[in-house]
Amino acid sequence: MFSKVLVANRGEIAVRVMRALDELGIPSVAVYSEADRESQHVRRAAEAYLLGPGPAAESYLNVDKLMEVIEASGAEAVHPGYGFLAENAAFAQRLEEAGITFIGPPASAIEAMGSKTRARELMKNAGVPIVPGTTDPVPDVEQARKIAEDIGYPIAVKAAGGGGGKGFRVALEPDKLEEAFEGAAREGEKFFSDATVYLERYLPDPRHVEVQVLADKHGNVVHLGERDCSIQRRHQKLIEESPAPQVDDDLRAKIGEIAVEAARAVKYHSAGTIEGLLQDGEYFFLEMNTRVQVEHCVTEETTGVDIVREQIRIAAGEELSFGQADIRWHGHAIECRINAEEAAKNFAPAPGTISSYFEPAGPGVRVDSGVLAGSEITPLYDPMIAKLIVWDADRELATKRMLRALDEFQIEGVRTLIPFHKAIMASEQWANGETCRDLIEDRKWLKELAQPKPEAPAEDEAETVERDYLVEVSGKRFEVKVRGDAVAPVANGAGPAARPAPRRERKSGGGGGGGGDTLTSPLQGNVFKVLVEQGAEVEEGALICIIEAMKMENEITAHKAGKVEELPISEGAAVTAGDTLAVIK
Ligand code: MV4
Repeated sequence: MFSKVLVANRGEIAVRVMRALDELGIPSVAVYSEADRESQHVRRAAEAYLLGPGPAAESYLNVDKLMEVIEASGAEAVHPGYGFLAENAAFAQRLEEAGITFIGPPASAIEAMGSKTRARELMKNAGVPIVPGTTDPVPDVEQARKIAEDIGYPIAVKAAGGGGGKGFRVALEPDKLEEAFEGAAREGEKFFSDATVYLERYLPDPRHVEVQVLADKHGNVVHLGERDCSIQRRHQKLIEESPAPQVDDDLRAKIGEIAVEAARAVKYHSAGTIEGLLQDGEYFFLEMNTRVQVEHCVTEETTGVDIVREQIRIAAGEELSFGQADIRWHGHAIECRINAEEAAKNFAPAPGTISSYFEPAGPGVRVDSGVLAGSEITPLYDPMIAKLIVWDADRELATKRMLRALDEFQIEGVRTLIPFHKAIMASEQWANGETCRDLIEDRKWLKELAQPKPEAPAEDEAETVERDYLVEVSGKRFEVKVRGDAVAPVANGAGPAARPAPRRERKSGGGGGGGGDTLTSPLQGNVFKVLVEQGAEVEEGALICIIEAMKMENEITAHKAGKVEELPISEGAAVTAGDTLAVIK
């Protein structure tokens, strides 16, 4: 087993991996950006190294710096979590060349599955059912027209470098094909530097069903059953559950075998997920995620298998300690992603400082999070601050338990998706096992979920004579205790004793406006689209512009009804948090 493992990630998944390492008796090494000095993942690691400034490109994605830190720390292996470098074949390759173990699949499998056309070709040849369509890239619209006639409309046009819905367009009829083709190609070029697209038959009302697999380096492959992740908004999953409402034991065995075949076809090892669409009892391969996923927890709850621990054991060369016949499924698990977002305002990011924080507990409740009271939610990273997972004997009981746990979950200072999840869990659609797509798109329904403006954190009160300080020596983090006379309070003490940061004026989040008539940007990014003109009359909640940040499109909506008097933005322009986007009077 490894003597030391570096976790190349942040937030809840870094904490999750460190928990597994702790149980295995392996010291963990954290890495962090300047924005994450006070973060939970840094505090709980045995040692921690600074990577660089807040933006991910200068810290969590900085491979040269990471390689330096890996060497300095003496770590023998790296766990990448999800996101950042988790599906970067070049990084996996570089680790291998440096003699460091990547806790994940072989670089060749990441690469094979990274190209969606290549993945489709491989899967087809392995006898895995794929959504009907092309396995070769489609060079131009003319070719696309011919192929589309054969497949039949509606047609899905997808970017080959894509995945998770990026570069995904639908053409309902031949007239719309050109627009869909160019849109998918443009997005593919923008996000993956690859304008290659392919075509699929568009399935009208599928379920997103994915299968968890585990494969070791000795040729053993098992599946841990499926998860239903159909509740998504703009291809971002919001709620996941296992088992899937539409999957019975026979279908589970069938799609499980499909997933095992898919993993074998790319000589996979580690944990992985086969994503697919389920339509009228028929299962089609979509893509493979070659990482541990956000929603792996619901599978852990129903099978009792610690997926992250297995990943680490597999990477160390150990054999799976169980076979397919040993896997038993119990009860029902549901996961709600607790994002710092405001559902009532088009799911706009809602950054800020958590002023008070209380997690639910009790039977069947699990919270995976990376925050505490005092944590700052920065617009630099993923808005997911915690995952709430519940388990109970069946779906109905698990739903009641989720509602109870959501009620217990108290987060103040930032707006979150808790009210949204409560409303979904209480809905008839959820009870019926529907995808709730209409609810998520329903502006009126969402508007009912508006939350009051968060209160600013309380002022610092009593002075202390003992204080924890954080020092960095040559980029390595140490915590020191300083005793002495009380001095003027520091902005942020290190260590678990740190109190919330003193009151600070916060830029309002989520396109919520800067107060009065001014609509300010809640985040830093580039103006992708402007959807109104100066002088236009707008309703409250109307789409004003789309700001692209960290490859995500953020819809900014009017904070009030009125006339757009000023509109000092243009497409392509850079904006920072607090910039005026529009003045509405
Ligand atoms: C599809 C589809 C229909 N037909 N592909 C791709 C990424 C993932 N986020 C969902 N994706 C879809 N791919 C074809 N050929 C519909 C979706 C889809 C979806 C599927 C199931 C449940 C919810 C969904 C929400 C959006 C898109």
